[in-house]
Amino acid sequence: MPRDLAILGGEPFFVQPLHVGRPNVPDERKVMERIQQAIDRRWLTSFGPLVKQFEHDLALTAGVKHCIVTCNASIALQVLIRAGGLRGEVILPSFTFIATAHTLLWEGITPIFCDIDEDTGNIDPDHAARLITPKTTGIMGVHLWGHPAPTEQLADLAGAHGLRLFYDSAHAIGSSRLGRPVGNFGDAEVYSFHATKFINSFEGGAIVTNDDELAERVRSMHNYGRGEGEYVSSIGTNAKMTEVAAAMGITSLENMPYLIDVNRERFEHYRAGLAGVPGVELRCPSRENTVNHQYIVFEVDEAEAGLSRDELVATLLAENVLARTHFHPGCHRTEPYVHDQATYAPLPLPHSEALSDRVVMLPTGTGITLTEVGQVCDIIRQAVAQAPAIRAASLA
Ligand code: T4K
Repeated sequence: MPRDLAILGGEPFFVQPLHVGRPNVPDERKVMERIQQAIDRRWLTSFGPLVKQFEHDLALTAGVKHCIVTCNASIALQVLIRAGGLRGEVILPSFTFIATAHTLLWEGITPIFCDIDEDTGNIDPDHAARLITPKTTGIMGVHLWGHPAPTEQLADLAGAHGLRLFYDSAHAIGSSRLGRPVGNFGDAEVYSFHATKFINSFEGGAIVTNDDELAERVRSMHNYGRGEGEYVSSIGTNAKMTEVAAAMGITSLENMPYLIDVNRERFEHYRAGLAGVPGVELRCPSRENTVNHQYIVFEVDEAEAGLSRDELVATLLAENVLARTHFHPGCHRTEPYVHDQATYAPLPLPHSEALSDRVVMLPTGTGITLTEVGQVCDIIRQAVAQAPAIRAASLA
């Protein structure tokens, strides 16, 4: 006899909530040791040895010449946008976290929202080509959910029009495309190490690039326009990372191969557990890409499942599975863009809107056991089997 689903009056299956984004904490002893060393040497921020080591380790991981770490990825994007000379209009996918758009607008640039390829969730280069105007200065690609964007077509497009090509790679450290690691594409890329990212430094970000001049400008601007010295050469801000954050970041990065294995194992478990559930399809990497699997995303086909994405999410929430719908509804349907002629007028974006209405993100990483993954899949299976009752309950 199956238990009653919580949405139909039963008790929630999980007593403690299962979060999307529960932090992976690496070897705590090592983190604390490194923090203690920073305290002992009284060097807490501003180009300390841990920050330098984290930059070195990240550059090595990405296979690039330069890495500048920052206090978060949003400020890293802002510094890069300014240092890279972007202005006017910049093309980006709408189907991304709001920070990709906000950082452009914050820097006085009009974000021009582009549609996506629904199969990959990533920017559609053909649509991007149609959005180029005399005001366009760059493209901000996004490796959505850690799945690398079509970097070859975007490089061709940017090259043909003399545009800057940057990537918001907040989700994608450890992923690669055609054997080339993310961090290595375009003119520069930006990682995020927010606590919810599978490699974290509490808060943090990094700009990685092979461009010597750009790296120098970024390094200068992220420390009040002074680089590591006293001489002020440009406008700047304070985007520096602390030694405490770097201690966590270094230790987290050392753990990356293990964490990718953990993520992959959970992905495979979800794949097996959701196989054959009508109207439910787990999103998988495309052939060109190797991914870090830090996000588990599935799609709901309402006609086949008999219940909508939102009804299924409500069912999961009632069971204490705190599923998310990243990135619904898409930046272009979000304030302030939705009410701005400059960013909304040439829309809608049918593929972005369709996909954003279908996706659900599930917990993964070290915050969930394989047994729990199986139990989450059972809840989804049961929900689809009892779709008419759930629909009736949500209409009541
Ligand atoms: N570009 C893209 C494509 C991005 O996805 C992001 C950020 C950025 C740029 C900007 O990067 P940062 O400036 O943040 O470095 C989160 C994160 O704040 C954000 O980093 C992330 N993307 C975005 C997708 O999600 P929230 O508001 O959902 O996160 P938050 O902090 O409420 O946490 C979500 C859940 O995780 C909580 O309900 C519980 C759990 N959690 C969270 C934290 C912080 C924990 O269990 N422990 C924790 O310490 O935005």
